[in-house]
Order: sequence, then structure tokens, then C-alpha cells
Amino acid sequence: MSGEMFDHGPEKGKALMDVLEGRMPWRRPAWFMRQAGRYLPEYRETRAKAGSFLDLCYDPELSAEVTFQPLRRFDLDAAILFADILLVPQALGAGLSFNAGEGPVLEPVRSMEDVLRLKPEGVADRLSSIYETVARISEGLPAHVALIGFCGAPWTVATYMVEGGGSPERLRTRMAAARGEEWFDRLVDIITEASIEYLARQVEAGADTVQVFDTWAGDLGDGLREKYVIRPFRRIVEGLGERGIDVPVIGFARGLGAAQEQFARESGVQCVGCSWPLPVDYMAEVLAPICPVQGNLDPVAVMAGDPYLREAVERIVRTIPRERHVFNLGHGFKPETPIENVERMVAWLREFDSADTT
Ligand code: 1CP
Repeated sequence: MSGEMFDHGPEKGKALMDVLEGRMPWRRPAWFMRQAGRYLPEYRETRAKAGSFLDLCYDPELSAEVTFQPLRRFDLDAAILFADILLVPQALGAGLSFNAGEGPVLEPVRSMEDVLRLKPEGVADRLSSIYETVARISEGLPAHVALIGFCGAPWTVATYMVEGGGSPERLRTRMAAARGEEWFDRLVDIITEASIEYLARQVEAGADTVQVFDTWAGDLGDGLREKYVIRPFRRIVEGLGERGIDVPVIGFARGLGAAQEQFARESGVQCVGCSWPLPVDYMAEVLAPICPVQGNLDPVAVMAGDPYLREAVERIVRTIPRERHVFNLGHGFKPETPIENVERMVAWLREFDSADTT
């Protein structure tokens, strides 16, 4: 498998791990959220072969295959496990289906009775095919490419469980948080502990680092942010440590705005992912002195192409120092993204990055 991918040899090391662990990398590491997905024709083909999206997630051979696909096309520094944040609720017994053309559907959890019906015992064991996928990917990657495992953050996963799927405002979940409902706090704790074990198993199977996705972290104001975003992240980092797992954790807490600084200082993560509304200057001046930063290219820049794409890449690379930066988007690729724009983005990145340091 690795022969089909760019291989810079073991002597260069994993640029992503260098940045996450505080060393100067041989080049600026880059990977992209949703780098495997519907914008790639080979993904659509493999997904059709798998049958459904969930069948694809639980098939180690096919999910490893789609994980490799973007790496054959683009010269990247990391692979991200192909799976979904909603597999944990499914393993907890909350049901899950993806209906054609719609988002996910889960059985809503909205009371203590519902919470008590969940099955936290052995939850990580029910996700064993995912660790098999991780092991397969790990064996097939070139030496310089890091493997990223992941899960959803407790707040974001809880929103899908309470709402019973995606929801534009997530009001039921935000109300449960604002009222401090006991069942809701119990739910968040269950997701948190399940996530620790799930991530630990991914690392044991070969993941070099993990990213925790808190897509809806921006839902919460002062007071609730500490309780439902910062505290669960800290618990995950601490829980991994207690479990003997010592890999850097990337925290992607989307939409925090100026609270991103508090998140960087207090969440315990080793790197913070940022979305595009956050000024690049803020990433460089406020966040990068605290920890390495990841992001934050507007996914629409990749849809639109040059000149906005070139300018956006140049601004990021010239503003944030190489040893404190993981090049990425501010959120996942849109399915409509032209592949040639991704190629151009990577070419601009490499050009500006080398110009920056010579
Ligand atoms: O039709 C398809 O092929 C399904 C589309 C799809 C894909 C490609 C879904 C359904 N999930 C995924 C893969 C996925 N999801 C990955 C793979 C690794 C990669 O990045 O390449 C990852 C990391 C996720 C994580 C994920 N799933 C998040 C967090 C990140 C984010 O995008 O904000 C969230 C919120 C989900 C839920 C989810 N899964 C899929 C959909 C359509 C949704 C969103 C539902 C909604 O909010 O309405």
C-alpha cells in the first residue's frame, strides 16, 4: 500500500508529531478534516461497494482503503481514521441510522430513564472493528505520515443524542445544560468515560495522536463552557494519562471565538484547532505562545479557488511559525470541492512554507 503514496523516508520523521511535541518539523505538517469523503470519486465508489455509510465505517478493509485514498492523491503528513463520532452513541445503545439524503437519526435521550437504559459497560469492546481498521491503516502508511484517531467531544455527542440527530439550534440540549439537569450531567459523564476508553484502544492499535471534535462548542456561554467543554476535555486528557496513554491530544472546539484562549490554557490539550472566523493574527499572537495551533483555512476558499485560495494559504503560512502550526482547514471539505483546488492548495502551501524559512 505504501508504495503508492509519497514516501519521504524514515529519516525525515513525522512532521505532525514534531509540531505536537514541540520540535521543529522538516516541513509544515498538513492534513485536512474530511480529507476522505464525497469530493473524491474513489470514495463514492468504495462507499457504494460497502452498501451504507455505517457498513463502510465497520468494515476494516474498506474503511482503511478510504483512509488511504486522499494520501495517494495529495502529499500530506497525516491520515485520519475513517469512522464517525456517532459510533460511540450507537455502541452505548442509542441506535443510529443514516437515511439516504438525510443526516443521522438516533433514539433521543431526554430523561434519567433514557440515560439508565444506555449500556456503558463494555462499550469500547463493541467498537473492536474500529481498532482493527486503525491497525490496518497503521501498517500501510509511509514512515513520515502520522495516524490520527478521533472521537466526538462529550458536548457535541450529547447534542446528537438529546436531539435525536442533527439540529440547527440544539435548543433541547442547551436547555438541559442551562438548567443543570441531573440526567444530562450523567449522560455527559457516560460519554466522557466511553470516549477515554475508545481513544485509548485506538492508540493501542497504532494511532499516533487523537483529535477530539467539539463541533458545537460555540453553543455555550461563560459558566456552561467550563462545565461542558473545558472540564470534559480535561477529564479525557487526564483519563488517557491514567490509562497509561501518552499521546498528544488535538482539541477542535469550534466557534469559541475569544474563549479559544481559555480553551488553550485550561483544557489540557496539546494543540488547538481553529476555524476560519478566528483571525490568523490571533492564532499566531495569542494562541501559538500557549500551544501549537491547527487550521484555519476557510473550506469555501478551496471550493472557490484562486485568487482567494492562494491569498488565504499565503496569509496563514507567513503569519504562523512553522514549528507551532499544523496546516488544515477550519472545518471539513465540502462535497462540492474541486480536486484540482486541493492540489493547488497543497502546492501553494509547500511553496510558501519553503520560501518562509530559507
Ligand atoms: O454520505 C456519506 O458518505 C456520509 C458523510 C459522512 C462522512 C464522510 C459522515 C456522516 N461522516 C463522515 C466521516 C467523518 N465524520 C470523519 C472521517 C474522517 C475525516 O475527517 O476524513 C470524521 C472525523 C467525522 C466526524 C464527525 N461526524 C463530526 C465532527 C466533525 C465535523 O464535521 O463537524 C460530526 C458533527 C459528525 C456527524 C455527522 N456524520 C455524518 C454527517 C452528515 C454528520 C453531521 C450531521 C449534522 O450535524 O447534521
